[in-house]
Order: sequence, then C-alpha cells, then structure tokens
Amino acid sequence: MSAPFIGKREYFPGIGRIPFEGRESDNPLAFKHYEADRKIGEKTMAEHLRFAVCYWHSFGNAGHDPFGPGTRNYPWDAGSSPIARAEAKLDAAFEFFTKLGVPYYCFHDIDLAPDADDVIEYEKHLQHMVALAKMRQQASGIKLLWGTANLFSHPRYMNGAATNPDFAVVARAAVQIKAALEATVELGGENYVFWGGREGYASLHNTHMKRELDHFARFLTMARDYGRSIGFKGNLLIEPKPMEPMKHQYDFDSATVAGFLHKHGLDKDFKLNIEANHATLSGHTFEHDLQVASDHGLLGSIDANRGNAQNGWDTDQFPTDLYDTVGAMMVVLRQGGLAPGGLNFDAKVRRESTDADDLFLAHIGGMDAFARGLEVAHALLARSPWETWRAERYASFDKGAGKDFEQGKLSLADLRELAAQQGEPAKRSGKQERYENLINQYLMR
Ligand code: XLS
Ligand code: NI
Ligand code: NI
Repeated sequence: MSAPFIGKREYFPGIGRIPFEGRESDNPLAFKHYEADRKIGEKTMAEHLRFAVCYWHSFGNAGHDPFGPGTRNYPWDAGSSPIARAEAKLDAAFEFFTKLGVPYYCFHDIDLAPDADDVIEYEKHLQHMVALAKMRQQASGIKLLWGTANLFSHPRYMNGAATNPDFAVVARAAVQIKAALEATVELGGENYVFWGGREGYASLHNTHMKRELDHFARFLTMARDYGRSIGFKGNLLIEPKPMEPMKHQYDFDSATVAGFLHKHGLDKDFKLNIEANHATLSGHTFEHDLQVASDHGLLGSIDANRGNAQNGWDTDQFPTDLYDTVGAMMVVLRQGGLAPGGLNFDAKVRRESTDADDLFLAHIGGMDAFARGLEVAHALLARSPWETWRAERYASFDKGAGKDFEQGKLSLADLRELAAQQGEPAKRSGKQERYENLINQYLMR
C-alpha cells in the first residue's frame, strides 16, 4: 500500500490509510466488507465498483441549508484569496482520496476553481487549477471519473442555462461547458456529465416547452461535437432528476431521457448517470431507473446516494441500505459492469456531522454497503436459483407458438385461434415472496 498523498500540510491528521479489517472489526475507521483486491467472479471489488468521491458535497459544502449557514469550519477555507483556498481544497481532497483508497473523483468546474463573471478570468482560474490537479493525479494515481459544469448556482441561470428563454444566457452557458469539457480531456476524465440543473420550468404559463427542449438538444449536439473534436472519447452522460430546483425538470427520469436522446439522434454518444435519490423523487425505485436505463443500453454511471422516506426532497444521504445496493448491483452485474462509468458518492454528511472524521465514516459506510451489495448480488446470480426461476416464468416463449410470437411470425388472428383451442389458461403464481426470502437468506450468509 502506497503512503497517502499529503500536500504542504495535513488536513486530516490522526487518520491514516483506511484498512480492511473484516466484519468482526468494531473499528469505525476500517472497512468491514470492501476489500479492493478481493475477486468477486472475474473482477476485483475495486474493478467492479469503481468508486469516486465527489468534490462538491465533500469539500465545498460546509453544511448550509435554507435555514442557516454552514456548520463546519473547513481548514482549507481559511486562505486569503479565492485561488489560495482552491489550492488548499485540492490538497485536502487528494489527501482524503488517497487515505480512503478510492480510484476516482468527480468535480464541477467551479468546485475546482473559483468562479468569475469575466469569461477570461473564469477560464484562467480553471486552467490554473487543472494544471495543479493534473500534478496531484500523477503523484497519487487517482483518476477523474467525470467532470461537469455547474450551470445552476449563478443567478444568471435562474431561468435555465441551455433552455433559458434569453439567448445571451444560452451563449454564456457555452463558456462553462466548453471549458469543463477541455478540463475533463486534459485530466483524462473517462466520462462527462450533464445534470440539467435549472433546465425545466417554474410555471408553464410563461414557458414554451417545445422550443426550450429543442434548444436543449441543439446545445447538447454542439457540446458533443466540440468534445469529440478535442479528443474526448468517453461517454457523455445525462443525469435525470424530476424536480428540484425547478418545479419540473426536463430530464425527468430514465424513460424520459431515453426518449429524448432517441428523438434527437443523441443515443450513440450519450448515456445516463442514474442517481438513487433522483429516481426516488420521480416516484420510482433506484433499481427501477437503473433497469430502464440498462434495458435501453444507456446505463453509463451511478450517483450513489439515498433519499429519506419522510422527506420529499433530494437529501443526498450516503447509501447504507443493503436492499438497495443488492438491487443496484444486480442490474450492474447483469449488464456486465459499469465501466467506463463508476459509483460516485454524490452524497453529503448531515449538517449536524461536524467532525473531520465524519467524512471518512460516511464514505466507509457507503463503500461497505456497495461491497456487500456486490457480494450478495453476485452470489444470487451465480449460485442461487433466482435466474432459473425467472427464466422458467417465461419458458412458454422459448418454444412453439410462444417463440413464433416473439419472432413476429404470428398475427392477432393466429393468437385468437390458439386461445380458442387451448381453453382458459391455468393460473401461475408470481411467487414474489420466494425471491424476497432468497435476498434475505443470502444477505444473512
Ligand atoms: C444534483 C446533482 C448534481 C450532479 C452534478 O442534484 O445530483 O450533484 O450530480 O451536477
Ligand atoms: Ni441529488
Ligand atoms: Ni448527482
């Protein structure tokens, strides 16, 4: 194990490289399930899970909410200038990534570098920080899973970015997308994400929805063409979310975005980045939206978090629910993995969690939850009767008339003839409880 990357000063003193100690350990700062090099099937846990830490919640969010300011005093926020603070934040971030032992990170342009209204100044800030990040990546071996642009915080984007009714704002949004694409290419980012922050509407009264959606497609097409022209070979990812901050967000869920991408001929270059809490906000389960994306051949990456059963907003909590992680990993394993995507912890510690080690505890919990989900999902698929049971449920389509139906060889009138001959079909139980029991049985092993 290489020594943790530590910059000019240490931001998490007293915490070393997080070890794997196994499920009997009570050491809060140790992994109980995540053992990076352990093989699950053909791949190691690290290769399956491809964990990433996000820059924004972990190093940029001191805990503010609509009712009050931040509760955490980050030592990297003490510097005298915006650039000095960004440099300190970068060192703290790389120290954290290496101590935790994750292979990837993700950022927005203005998490990494200070924002500026002046275009040239904004670009200079980002280039400066990208050069430093490149050095940190080389020194630590940590890689960029994806980059993105924040087109939702600045007040100019209050009515949207690419879907803004004012062309001047649409053009200004291009400044950030262009720069963030360049930063991603420079840092060898394996994906690029578009979360349509304020792409949606607050009221349909003043909104020309079709026109805004056409603008959105035009903008994404331009971004794709520019990305490809500067050598970006990875996946472009759209991250669906149904609401918040807007009343209605255009990238509502997997099904909506799949239709949009197909309609505009973007499905070859774009895939989806599915966030658990966004799926649940849209009235689905996490597993549902993953499955829809995967069925379209569009599941590219995951923002791993969870919502809260009582709160109706995006609470972005760390994933701890093993049922959820088993379900997610079943979808991922069935499609043969996530690469070049990964599992990015788009999650934040609670406002009341104010110690430096809380950030470690949160990530350790999330990584262990997904490692256990991986183990159980793999065992269910490889060793349990699950797949056989499910296949048997559809066996009537594997031969005879059922197979002819699937292959398009029968007409509606043919089906009527068959039904008239065979009489009333026998009832066949769905046996849901059998599967539910199997999950618990394997979880407890
Ligand atoms: C916010 C989104 C955001 C994206 C990146 O709800 O999840 O964090 O992942 O812009
Ligand atoms: Ni979210
Ligand atoms: Ni996200």
